[in-house]
Amino acid sequence: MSIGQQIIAACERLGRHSDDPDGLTVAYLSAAHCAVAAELKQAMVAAGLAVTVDAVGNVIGRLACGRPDAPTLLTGSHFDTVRNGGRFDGRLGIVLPIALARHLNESGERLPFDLEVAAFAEEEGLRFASTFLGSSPLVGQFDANVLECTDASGVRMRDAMKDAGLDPDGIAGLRRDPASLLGYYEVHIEQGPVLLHAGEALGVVTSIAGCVRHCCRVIGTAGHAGTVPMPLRHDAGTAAAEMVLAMEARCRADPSATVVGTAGRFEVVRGATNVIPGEAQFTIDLRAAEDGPRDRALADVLLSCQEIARRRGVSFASELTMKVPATPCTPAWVDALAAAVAGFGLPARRMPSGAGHDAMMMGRALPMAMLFVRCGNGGVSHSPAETMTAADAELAAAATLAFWRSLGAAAQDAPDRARE
Ligand code: HGY
Ligand code: MN
Ligand code: MN
Repeated sequence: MSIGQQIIAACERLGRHSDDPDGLTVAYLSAAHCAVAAELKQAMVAAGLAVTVDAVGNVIGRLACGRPDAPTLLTGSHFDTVRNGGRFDGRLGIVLPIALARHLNESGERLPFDLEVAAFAEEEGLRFASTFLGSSPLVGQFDANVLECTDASGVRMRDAMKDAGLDPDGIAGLRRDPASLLGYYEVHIEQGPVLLHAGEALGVVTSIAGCVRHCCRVIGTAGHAGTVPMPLRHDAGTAAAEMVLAMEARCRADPSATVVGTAGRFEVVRGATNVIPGEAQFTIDLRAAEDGPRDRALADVLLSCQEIARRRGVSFASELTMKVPATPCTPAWVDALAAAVAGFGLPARRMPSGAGHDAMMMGRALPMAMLFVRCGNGGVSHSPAETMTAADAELAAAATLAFWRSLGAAAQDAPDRARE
């Protein structure tokens, strides 16, 4: 089996574990999540990696190069998913370096740095509103307040971690000394149509769009669907709907033409067909290539929501649940990765990422680069229709190994840096 076929097969195998009988859903610390973690641990051991599971549930495999004081290159991605997600989102960035580590061990090749493959336990924010629970501790960005967050069943994150045998109080100690690290590298399916439409297998990411998320709550007056005349209503559902449409209109009209807005969750609380909604909740996810246009759009959207609430006689409140700045990839690493891709006669297209990734968290403290792999089926992702090919996985693995080898020269200097 080629390395590309191994990678696809590994993602398909991991995709068997799901919280839902129909569709791929793996929420942080669910039974399916624990099964995937166990399978990743096995795969890392089989590839010759020394494996540890850390306080937040990351599964980390280490391949030492045998040189004392050698720096470490961190690579990886997340293994949790969105609801009804795709088999390659996150997982590709874990199983590809595992396959390469196996190849390095079998061939006897040693890179001039230690390699750590990080299977991050959580990035999507599906179970608890917070995100990047796996990568944020490694760069000292974990906010301990999120341990008090509760999921839809009222289970506190702290308790869910303890029930899973993890150590919430040990998370603060996961922070890595940047001086010991060469940097962070992530391979990810593009999750969009650009490479597919260009007929190209690989893309080199230049920057990752920043993201801000709010949970919004509209309180109106519940009532009988048949007896309250329209002019006397304070319908929380229609008010929320108007707010979401106002968000959409503001994003469409943004002069930068790069702001995107999504209300991914929208629900009437305790709704019933014959009851005027008394409460509605929805989420806002706004992104842009740069933070300025995004933040201006958010301010306008929240003002519009307040104005709509006043006019309709309902109340509006929102809570910030995520704010991550747009993160540029490290220019020297982007150049080196592009050269590695071009070495295979490929165009090495440089492109921004509209999706968020662990790399944007790791890039806040470390040199960082990302490789995109073509996404089939029109580029659809966060969907069971997400797909990619073994041939493209093969090219991504080859370009990754070439990039790692090219980092060798930098690593030769790094031991001096590590001792500084
Ligand atoms: O939302 C995102 O962009 C990522 O999939 N978590
Ligand atoms: Mn995702
Ligand atoms: Mn992802």
